[in-house]
Parts: sequence; C-alpha cells; structure tokens
Amino acid sequence: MAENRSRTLTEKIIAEHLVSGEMRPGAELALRIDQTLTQDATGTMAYLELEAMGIDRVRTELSVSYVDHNMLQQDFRNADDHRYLQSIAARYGIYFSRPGNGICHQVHLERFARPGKTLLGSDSHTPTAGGIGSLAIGAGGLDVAAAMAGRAYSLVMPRVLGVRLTGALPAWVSGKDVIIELQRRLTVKGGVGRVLEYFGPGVASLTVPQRATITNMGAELGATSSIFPSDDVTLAFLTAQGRSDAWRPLAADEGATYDGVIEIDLSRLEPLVSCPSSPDNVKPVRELVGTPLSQVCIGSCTNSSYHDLMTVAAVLRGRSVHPGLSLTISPGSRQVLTLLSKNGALADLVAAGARVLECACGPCIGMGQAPASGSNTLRSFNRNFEGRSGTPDAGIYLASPEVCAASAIAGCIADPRELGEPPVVAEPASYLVEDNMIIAPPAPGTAVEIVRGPNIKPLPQVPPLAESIRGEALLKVGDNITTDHIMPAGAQVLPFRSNIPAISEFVFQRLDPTFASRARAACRGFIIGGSNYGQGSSREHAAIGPRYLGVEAVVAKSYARIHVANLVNFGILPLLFVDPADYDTIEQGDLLLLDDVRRAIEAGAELTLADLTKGRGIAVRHELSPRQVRILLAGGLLNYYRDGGE
Ligand code: MIC
Ligand code: SF4
Repeated sequence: MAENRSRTLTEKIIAEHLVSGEMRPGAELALRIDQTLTQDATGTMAYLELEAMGIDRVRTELSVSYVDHNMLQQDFRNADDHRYLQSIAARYGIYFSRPGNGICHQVHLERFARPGKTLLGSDSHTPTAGGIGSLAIGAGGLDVAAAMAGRAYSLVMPRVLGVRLTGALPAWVSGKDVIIELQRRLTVKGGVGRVLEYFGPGVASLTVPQRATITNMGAELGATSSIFPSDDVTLAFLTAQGRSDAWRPLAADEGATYDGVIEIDLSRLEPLVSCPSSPDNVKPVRELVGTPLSQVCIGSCTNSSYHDLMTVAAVLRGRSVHPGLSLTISPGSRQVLTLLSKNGALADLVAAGARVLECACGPCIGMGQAPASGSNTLRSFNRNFEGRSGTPDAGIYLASPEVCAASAIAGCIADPRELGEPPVVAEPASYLVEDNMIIAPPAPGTAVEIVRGPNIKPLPQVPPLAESIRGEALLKVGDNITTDHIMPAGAQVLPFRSNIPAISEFVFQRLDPTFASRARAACRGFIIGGSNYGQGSSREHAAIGPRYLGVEAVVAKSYARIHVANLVNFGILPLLFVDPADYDTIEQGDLLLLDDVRRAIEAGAELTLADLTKGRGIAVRHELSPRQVRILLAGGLLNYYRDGGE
C-alpha cells in the first residue's frame, strides 16, 4: 500500500498495531492487542487455555474478566466457575468484574474502552466498543488467551465498508433501527470479511450508547468489526465517565476510499422489527401492529444503556404493563441501575409492573425467562435464532426499547409513534462512577491459590491431523446454521462450559438429539454444511464439542469468521465445495474419505473428497493460510504453540 494514501480509520488503527503481514484485503496479518475481555461462559475455557500457555502474568495493557452470563445458580457449577475466574484474575494480573456489575460490553464501554486501542474479546459482541472508536473484535477463547499471553492476533485483512450517515433520527427512531435497517440491506452474511466504518455528517447526532448499539449488532451481519470515529460526542461521554484522559480524536483521512459505501439518511428511518428467526427478517413495525405477545424483554448488551432504560421508564410512568404479558428489564450495568434507582425511574418501572432482573445477559441467552410455548416474545436484544429463548416453538421478535415499551403497554406489537411526543432523555453530564465491583489484581508476585471446583475438567487433548480421514457424513445441515444450533446455550447447558465431556452431549441437540450418541459410536466423521456455517456466537465449544465427539472435518459452502477460526484452533479441517452444487449429492450417512490429507492441504488448496457410498470424487478446497495449515497439522493452536509455532 502506498505510504501517502488516505486511510480509513480502520486502516489507521490496524497500521498502528501491525506486527506482521500486509494490509491487503484477504491477506493474513498479525495485530498487537492492547486490551482483552472475557465473560464467564467463554472465560473458564479461555483461562484453562491461558494456564496451558505457561506464562506468569498477562502481557496486555489491560485484561478484564467479566461475569454476566452464567448467573443462575441452580447448583454449585456456575458459582464454582465464578470463584475459579476470580482466582485466575488475581493470579494473572486481570481485572475482575464481579457478578452483578453488568454485561461485559456495557461495562467495558463505560469503564475501560479507549479510542484507537485494539480490543479482543471472547464474545462475538465485543465490537460494541467500536462505538467509542476502539477496533474491537470478537474471537474464540483460545485466541483471546494467546493475546493475553502477549501473542499477536492473526486475522484476514478485512475490506472496509463505509456507512455514510446523513440527517438525524426522527422521533421514536433509535440506533437499533439503524442496525436493523442494515440487517435488512446486507443480511446475516453481508458483513463477512468486512469492517463497517461509519462516517458522514449524521454521526455527530448519535450518542456513544446509540453508536454502541449499532456496532454491537454488526455481529449479526457477520462483520469482523464495526467502528465509529472518536469526536466531541466521544469526549463528552468519556468526560461524563471521569475518563477524559482516554480520549483522542480519530477519524478516517479526508478522501479515504472505502470498499463500497452504503448511504443511510437517518431522518428517513422508521421503527423496524426483526421477525423470527433471523435478525435479517425485517419488517417495519407498522406492518406488525397487533401481533400477539406473551412477553417483552428489555436489556442485553445491545440496548440496556441509561438512555434506553430512561426512555422505557418515561413511557411506562403512570401506566401498567398489559395483563396479557410479562415485561422483564435487565439493566446493562450496575452504573445504569444505580442511576435509575437514584432518580426515581426504577420506581416508575416497578410501579408499572416490570419484573426487574439483575444486571446480566439473562433472557438473551436463555438464562431463565423462557416464554410460554407457542407464544411470541419481543426483545430489545440482538439474536432471535430458533430455540435461543429456551422455548423451541416461541417466535422471537427484535426491536428498539421504544417499540418494546410501547408494546408492553399495548399487550401486542405496537408502534411507539402512536404515543405522541417522545420523552426527552439527555445523557448525564456525569455518570455515577463507582468501581467497587471491579477488583484490581494484586501486585505481581503475590501468592494466589487457583480455586477449581469439581465441574472444571482438564482440556481435552487433540491429536495431530490424521494421514487420512475416513468416516460417515454424520450430519447434513442447511444454510446459516448458528452456533446455537451446534452447541446450544441456555440454563441447562451453560453450567457445563468448563466440562467438555459433559457439554459435548448437547452438540446439535436441537437439530438431531441422536447426534452425540451416533458420533460417539462412529468415532470419526464429517459434518456437511451450507453457507455461512457457524454464524453467531464466538463460543469455541461449538468446535471443541464436535471435535471431542470425533468430527475431523466440515465441508460447507461458506463459513462465519469466528467459527472457522475456532475449527482450525481445535484441529477440525474446514473445507469448501469447489462447486456448491456438489452439496446436493452428499447424503447424511454416506461414507467419505479424504486420503493423504496432510500432504494434500500443504501441497495446494484443492483436494478430492471421495464419496465411497456414491462412488464419486468431489472437488473440495481450503482457504487456509500457511500458518493455519501448520496449526491444523499440529492438531490445533495449543499444540502448535507448544511445538514452538508463532
Ligand atoms: C451469545 O450472545 O450468543 C453469547 C452467549 O454471548 C456468545 C458467547 C457464548 O456463547 O458464551 C457470543 O456472542 O459470543
Ligand atoms: Fe450477553 Fe446476549 Fe450480549 Fe451475548 S448477546 S453478550 S448473551 S447480552
């Protein structure tokens, strides 16, 4: 790249952090990571991996361990995990955000995120911090552990898609509608291989929390990240958080060229809704008015800021939640909850009949509040994948807090514009800053005992890639299979996140309850996938679980970014059909053979998959970098590092 070329903001931050590689879209490069975050559901595995790396103390500028997902404590398991995480944080020099302090992305935005820094998080919604101008990327726990150990993060140089904002949002329209509009235009795979970079005159009209709602849900486009410039609005937010020293102005160079530009005139947007069961199944709220609901849930890392909940409280003030439904509110952070309780808004919510839950992910990840069977739930969340609410046949709708509040009163989906003048909610000049729920690590060298409960099992060992892979097509699935399909979450499954043998029993349970026992009996095998295989979360359990059950390769039409990295990290070979039409020729149960596979993946990108049942060869290929080939040959990233790999 020419030195003097005008750069996008994304390119500037990447250039500042480039350790090796070329900033050419599609090329692999390695980035220095300034900050990391983990949450409890992915964190236990990440810290077991960190322990396996044998370092003494994290080597990042800042690492934070949050507890926000596994909050129901039906037995000892989740509590034991939290205790393990707290002891690991103290041992390795990591800040620990205690259970009750809030959702990782909301708290990180408030207390730690910095413009211009790189942040790697073991959660797919890590790009929330892009709302403050941080280049924030979601990854599997092992990649985050490696970053904590001081290793550079390898990724494919993304294309930078510009989103030019003009105008200002009309009454009752919010940041959520901007990102739902992008879901409509780009679909759940439209962001794969791209960073969405927002610019233009409309940016100044959006607050940091609104920007963060937009960058958060870029994950549902499959984007590598999403980012806003850092401007006076960013400075005001950081000042109100008592962190003005973290500010630096940041924007793309004048004349920077994007790999395509999408124009959004904010003033032309209207309230939108994502219908079941995909965020890109979008309709304007006016077409859905009257849709029956049994539940409304407000919260999640997408929409539980001070502004969001104050708006909801203002709508509910003096009114009652409709008797036909249940309204839950999960504040994003204790800072938000404390502010609401001091200014009386919490009383308004409670008086209206809202069920106020703790500051955590809660219903978003099926940790309680499963809706009634066959009913609809409306949520201010970011994902509405089948079964994610805990009720397989419930319809999940996604919308802004404004739409949710209006609907909670009406008892069915309602258009908030019918409520007249919208409430005016200003961002506070200063938030209530109290970090007593964040435990700083003790001085280096302090003796700390790591506390492990009986549910925390050692990491399974992965053998090096076999010479040949012979086995059944254990399962054939369609397009846009999510990690919620591959490895479900929810209250029943999440307590096993630190116990691979136990959690593996749930692999593909929602699609085929016989999968785990069939895979175990077969010992080895393949998965056949459609396009965008593995979209959604960063959970590496969706790779470790199948690998534990004997899956050695996946053959699909295309992959989601984080999942394909997790497959490589745990020694599962991700292959692509050269001709996607060949997908139709393979049937579940076919006996497949990849012969001489170690040599073949090193020698070139094309291989032949023999379908022994059908008696035909199928051309398949890989898009692996030379480093990823070496990782696979070693049997995953931990083996690769152990053997001296970089
Ligand atoms: C999700 O929203 O699906 C999760 C739960 O936050 C996941 C992480 C996990 O599975 O623990 C994610 O988004 O990465
Ligand atoms: Fe938590 Fe839901 Fe956000 Fe995932 S998407 S981090 S489960 S609030």
